Amino acid sequence: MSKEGFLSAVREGIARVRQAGSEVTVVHHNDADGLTSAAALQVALSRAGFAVRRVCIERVHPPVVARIHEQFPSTILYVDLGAQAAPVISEVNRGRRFTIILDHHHPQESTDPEVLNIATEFFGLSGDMDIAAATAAYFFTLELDQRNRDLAYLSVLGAVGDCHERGGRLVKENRQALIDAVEQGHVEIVEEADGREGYILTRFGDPLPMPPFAVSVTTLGGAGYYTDGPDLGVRLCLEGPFSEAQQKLEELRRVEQAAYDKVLSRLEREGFRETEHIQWFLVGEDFAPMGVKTIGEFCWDIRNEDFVDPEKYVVGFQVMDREVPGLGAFDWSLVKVSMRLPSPLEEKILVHHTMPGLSYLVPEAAKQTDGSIDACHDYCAATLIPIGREEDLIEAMEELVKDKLAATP
Ligand SMILES: [Mn+2]
Repeated sequence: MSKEGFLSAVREGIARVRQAGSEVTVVHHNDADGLTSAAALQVALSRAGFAVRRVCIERVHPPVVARIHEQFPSTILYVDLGAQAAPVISEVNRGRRFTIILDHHHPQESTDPEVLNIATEFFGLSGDMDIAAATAAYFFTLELDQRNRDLAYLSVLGAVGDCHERGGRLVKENRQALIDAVEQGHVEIVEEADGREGYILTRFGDPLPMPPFAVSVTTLGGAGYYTDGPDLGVRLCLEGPFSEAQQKLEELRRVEQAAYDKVLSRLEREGFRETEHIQWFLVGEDFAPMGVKTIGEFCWDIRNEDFVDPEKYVVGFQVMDREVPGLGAFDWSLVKVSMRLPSPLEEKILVHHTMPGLSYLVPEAAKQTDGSIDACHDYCAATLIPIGREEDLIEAMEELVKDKLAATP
């Protein structure tokens, strides 16, 4: 249970990748951590002579996994996602091709010997605190070739994107990558007055504060998901700011603002649909062509607004597109559900434990409504369910809340 254990699993993975052929498909998440991880792996694997393809996905959904394993006769490398879906990935792969999962989310064991799940948590490296996926990817690139040390700055960007600062600074494995980047003059650390650290990206000449740069990368991957944003995001990480990315960002910010304003004014006018403990709303396709990450960000933004009941769970539904860029069309009819908490309710859940958290409510309610189970936290959760089951999901959650409250004295 250590970094050494993690690195020896990485070395086993690399040896098996080399044996398996000369092509690798990197499947990655669309936020800053996922995009920086993919950028580092793309560069390092290309340097090592592999032909590399990237597939950026928003959710690990079984039909998506099935399509990936059918469509690409290559080694498959999942990064910043997949750890919890290891059983699904194993079931789909059935020994067909060598697959690595390199992730920092809570893992499940693989059930296919051809699927190697190198989740940091298996080795005692905390994916919530100490190691971003981008840092795990960086360690992987170093084991491929020590010359990949020039990619260290990508870890810092991914870790900042995932809000990994603890007490205002990056720690443990993330800090090792940070120090590598600082030693090469690619990142500068600034001591802030309040004891926190600020990180400045100097890799591309002009100093760029890291947090807004990471937000830009996430905007390209999330709001730009269906319009080639992830490609621009990876290029932005590798090349620094360029005009096409800047233009795209401006366009996406306009699209996002217009869609937010539309949904906001409707909510203020018409209010939420409500049960005793839940307030919920549908946005349908009003956030298209932005990715389904948008509904989660929107719920987070409004959770403490005046028109929101501070004692009720906030639940939003966004219709999921049938197209997955790079994989083609699917015949599903799905809605993404995002849940967030107003601060007073959050305090009851996290501090006083007088209300049930989302990690209790959501997996069970999703199971009852044919939803896919995904990583849930007590304060923030998401799932995919079939269109038409929205009210069923709300009712299931409401029942679970009532049962829980009835059972607690
Ligand atoms: Mn991550």
